Amino acid sequence: MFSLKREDFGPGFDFGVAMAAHQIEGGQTDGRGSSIWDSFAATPRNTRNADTGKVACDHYNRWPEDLDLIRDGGFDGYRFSFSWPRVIPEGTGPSNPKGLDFYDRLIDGMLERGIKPYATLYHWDLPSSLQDRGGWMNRDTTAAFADYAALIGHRFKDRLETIATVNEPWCVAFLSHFLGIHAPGYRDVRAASRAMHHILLAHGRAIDALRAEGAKNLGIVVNLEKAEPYSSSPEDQEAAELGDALFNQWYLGGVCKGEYPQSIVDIIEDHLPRDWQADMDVISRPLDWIGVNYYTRSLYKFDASVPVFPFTQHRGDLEKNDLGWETVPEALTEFLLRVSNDYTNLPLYVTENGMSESNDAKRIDYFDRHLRAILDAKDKGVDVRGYFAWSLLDNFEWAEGFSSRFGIVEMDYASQKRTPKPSYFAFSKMLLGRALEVR
Ligand code: IFM
Repeated sequence: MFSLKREDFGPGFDFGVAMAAHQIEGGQTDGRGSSIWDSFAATPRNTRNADTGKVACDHYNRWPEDLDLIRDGGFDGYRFSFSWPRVIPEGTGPSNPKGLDFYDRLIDGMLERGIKPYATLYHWDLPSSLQDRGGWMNRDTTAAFADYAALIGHRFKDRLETIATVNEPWCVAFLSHFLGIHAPGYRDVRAASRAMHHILLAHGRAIDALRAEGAKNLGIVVNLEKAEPYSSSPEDQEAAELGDALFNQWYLGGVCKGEYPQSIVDIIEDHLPRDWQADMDVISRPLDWIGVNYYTRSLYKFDASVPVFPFTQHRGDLEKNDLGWETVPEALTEFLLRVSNDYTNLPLYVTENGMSESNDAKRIDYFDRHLRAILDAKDKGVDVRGYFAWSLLDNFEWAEGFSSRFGIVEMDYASQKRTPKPSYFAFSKMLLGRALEVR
């Protein structure tokens, strides 16, 4: 069980769970278009065990059961994402009435159960037709994203608690276009540089489009990872500073200050779109909140033989999850303080945090220590308004497929049976103040 009580977080602090469309929905019917994750996962060796999101948790059909779990667990909110290709199958052009109807049912289902809908527009499932035209390497995708944002804003704005434009722009840009680990699987510095800029431009243009539709409570969700030097050598310290600039400062600086870190601009300037500076105003449009996804740290070791960014990344010897990610809760406190001291005084949400792990007792401890880290930040004056556990269900963990399990509810994919884990009951005990009966 957790060592904390709901009251410790004060009034107005929301607890929720987070999931994303492609990782859970399945439902490749009713006019849903193809996304980059469909073709990427269908390509040999891109995902563990060749897993794909074709069926996943079949949330498209089983959402009432999932919403019941959220309500019964005592959670206030559900952070979900819209699937762009379900709503606009070709990325631009006609919308798909059945796709829009699905989100009507899902959102109304939340409201009927007293669950606040925390929406995200883009959690990585870019329509394939847009990828055919260059995806995030092409500036036109930012205009298509703004049109998609306007459509969602127009139809759903009155029923959504918050709207985030983009989830984890580092993953969209760098993990997917430089490291080649996520769709579309590029390993190219020009592709990555363009994606790093265009994803933030798309965010800013979507904010304008949403505001024009009268949508409220708008933000973005960044993933932050602690960058630490591998040793105390000055070279490793510099490598960690560069790593921090690349992973964290690029996105926070762009969105909150309209500035990119000079150390990264110096390296990739030749690959950035021409006149990128003229976009910084749009990229840094005023927001209503910022979401922080936090999981772990990385150790940076200088390596002159590595081109472009001269470092290698390592794990240390702290406790790890089954993906090898170290548990470093104090870095969450540090990040919350840093974001609120150096970047913005907007309300912050911890929009994702969790552990891929088969030993659920370890997951409970992980959550407990990170919840304490949030309280530490709140005690030091940071305006944190909510916490979302990643994830309600075990789900399609992208390149790691289904073998990685982040859920507080276990999925049996063959039968689609959902079974709450002890961590689900730990949350419900904290949130409801009483033990739930084990189903
Ligand atoms: O599953 C992902 C999610 O889609 C984005 N944030 C990190 C999670 C765990 O890797």
